[in-house]
Amino acid sequence: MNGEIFFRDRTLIPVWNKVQRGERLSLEDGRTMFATPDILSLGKIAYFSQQRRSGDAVYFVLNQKIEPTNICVLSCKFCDFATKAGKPDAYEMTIQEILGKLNDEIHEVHITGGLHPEWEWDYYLDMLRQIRKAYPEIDVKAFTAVELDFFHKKFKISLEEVLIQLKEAGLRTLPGGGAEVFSERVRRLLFNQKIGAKAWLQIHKTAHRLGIPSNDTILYGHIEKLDERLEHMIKLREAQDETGGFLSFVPLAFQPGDTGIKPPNQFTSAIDDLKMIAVSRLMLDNFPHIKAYWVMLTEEVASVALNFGADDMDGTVGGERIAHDAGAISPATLAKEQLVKIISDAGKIAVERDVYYNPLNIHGEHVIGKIPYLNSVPFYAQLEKRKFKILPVTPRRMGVLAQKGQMDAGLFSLMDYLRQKESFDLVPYCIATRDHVKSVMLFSNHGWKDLDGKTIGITDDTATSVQLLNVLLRKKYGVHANLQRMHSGVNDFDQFDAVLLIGDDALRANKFGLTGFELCYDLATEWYEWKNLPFVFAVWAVRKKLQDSLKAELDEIIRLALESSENIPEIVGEVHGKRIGLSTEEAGEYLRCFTYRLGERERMAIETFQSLLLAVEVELT
Ligand code: V47
Repeated sequence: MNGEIFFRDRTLIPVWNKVQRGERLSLEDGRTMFATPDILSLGKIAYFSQQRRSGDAVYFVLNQKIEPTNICVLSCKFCDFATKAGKPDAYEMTIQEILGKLNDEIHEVHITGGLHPEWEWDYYLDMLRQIRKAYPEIDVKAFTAVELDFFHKKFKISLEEVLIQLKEAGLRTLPGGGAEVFSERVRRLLFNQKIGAKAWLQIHKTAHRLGIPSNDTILYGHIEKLDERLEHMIKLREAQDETGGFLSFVPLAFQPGDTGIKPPNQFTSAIDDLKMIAVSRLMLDNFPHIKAYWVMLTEEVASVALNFGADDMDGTVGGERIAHDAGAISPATLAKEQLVKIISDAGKIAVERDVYYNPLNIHGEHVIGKIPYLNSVPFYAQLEKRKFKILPVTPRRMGVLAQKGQMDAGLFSLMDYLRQKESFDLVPYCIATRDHVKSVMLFSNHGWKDLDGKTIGITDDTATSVQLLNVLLRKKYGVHANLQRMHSGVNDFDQFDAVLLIGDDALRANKFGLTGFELCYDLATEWYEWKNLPFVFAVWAVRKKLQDSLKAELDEIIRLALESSENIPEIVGEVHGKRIGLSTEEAGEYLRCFTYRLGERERMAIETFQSLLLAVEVELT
């Protein structure tokens, strides 16, 4: 997309202008989008917004759905799945039966079910513990806010305690179910025994605070009004501003089955589904991912949705019943090869992921890794004109993919380049700083010397900054701390004496502070004051065996991108800075910290760092 859309409906132009400038859309903008007959232009705007966030990536996970029981104390009108004990279709699964549905191929299990009137609390904890024991590689995404609220009331345990105990037993994330539509009117009519928006959001925010990220859904295409869909999105956007803990938004198209609810056209139309995906992408500007849940949408609509703002296809989804009991016409499961084909046919990179959206394997050719931080934006200005596909990926994960031979080029973390020098050639561009970086920060409650024996939480993203931190601790200050890797997404920082953050998270925390920590150290300043040298955090490198013509093209793209953006950091920073809460001037000032060309001093700095590393390099998985 090169910024040109030929609008049939000109009322969309102000929306397009706002999206290009990175401005937040209003309820009125949402109404304009739902009202437009110009579905293709709407799709292009959403595609642009998705591309800016997730490049050419479309994610999926090898997953299994488990609904341990359909016996439920509630009787929601839209649900064809739930039943009562003693009915012929009622079922209950033992933990052994649940384990029997899993295998070593699967990476995520998604567990939700009826609110069983008799099961004990220990049964749920045991279920998670045994899954973790039998399959430590499987991420557990389990229990909707409705189930969690039920546990809290039935077992008389505080909500926090419910979440803490489940997390200890192996819970990684919460699914987004049970949100339905955040409208009191609809709740009273369709699910009046269930929790409403306030309680649902409170439970998710509590989970985020405890280091459990989550998803959100919306059930649409029944009796809800378009404004109620938009109000749902705005409430979520506000919650995400507060916690940053939502990973994805999942619009669920209503399947009428035998529910007794009769929408005008029975199933939602493909146009309504695509509009819903596009509007969600555009309204939820702070949500990382929008899911095209093929189970409800059908494969065909889900694959078109990849060009309307969606960047996630959920997964293989073995064992789903909620939608199929209500008459969903999609297949019962999709093979991995089929998902990869759908995504590749849409011209995208199929990215097999874990529950936190870390890429595990990628399926695509000529993939370039893009560090998704403000400081690397200047490199990517020309990448629309390219033979390469772009995968936004954190520095450490990029290194892992390169090791597997799945990444052809990228702005690699310095450590990953040094470890894989035999397979990669340097391209003479880098991310280096002179005396401060602002986005590689240690937040602490102790001075450097007092960190001896203390526990420091390390962001999952880093490969190089963690080594710089260790060199500073050991060689500059002579202290030995216990470095502990955190997981992606939100974390509970309270358990650490200090935390190392990098990239936009660090930049944001540098500006607004990080609750619970009084001190804040810039690692580049620490290095510069010690060695009087810049620090090189990342370098461009390209796989040796790539064709020369592609190598030359990459070199040219980077050169042109830098020429077009280097002298105007304010303009580059304007759109991207907003995302982090920086003014245009602050973003410009930040970008001026960096040197993007690998010169003599930068090479010298790398050598100095390497020699210091020799004795103290840490192994952190
Ligand atoms: O909350 C119930 C919905 C949800 C019907 O978090 C129905 O990644 C359509 O939450 N027609 C459960 N929908 C499914 C869910 C989900 C699915 C995929 C991914 C994720 C995620 C979460 O299913 C319920 C309810 O809103 N539902 N009945 C029906 N007749």
